[in-house]
Amino acid sequence: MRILIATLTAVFVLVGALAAGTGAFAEEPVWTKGKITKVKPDQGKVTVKHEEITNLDMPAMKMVFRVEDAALLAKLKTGEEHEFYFVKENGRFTIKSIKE
Ligand SMILES: [Cu+2]
Repeated sequence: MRILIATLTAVFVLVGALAAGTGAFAEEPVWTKGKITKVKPDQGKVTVKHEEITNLDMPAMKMVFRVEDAALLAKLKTGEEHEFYFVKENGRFTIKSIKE
């Protein structure tokens, strides 16, 4: 019985992590094309006109994202187009990485 409960718990944890989208498990980035229209380095904010973000269930639009990684922020320039990995982290829409 104890093994069954442990197995069920593991299954629920796995399903929960998958449902949350950004779980405890390492995952493959979902790349979304976008164009940077504004960079505010002092605020750690970047405005991106992005295509549909399937991993966030979000249609195409222009919006502000946070960039927590200073090294990544330094790479982002107005007018550039990239493929971005957008996530929702601590309730904030964030640029996690760009395709190099
Ligand atoms: Cu958006």
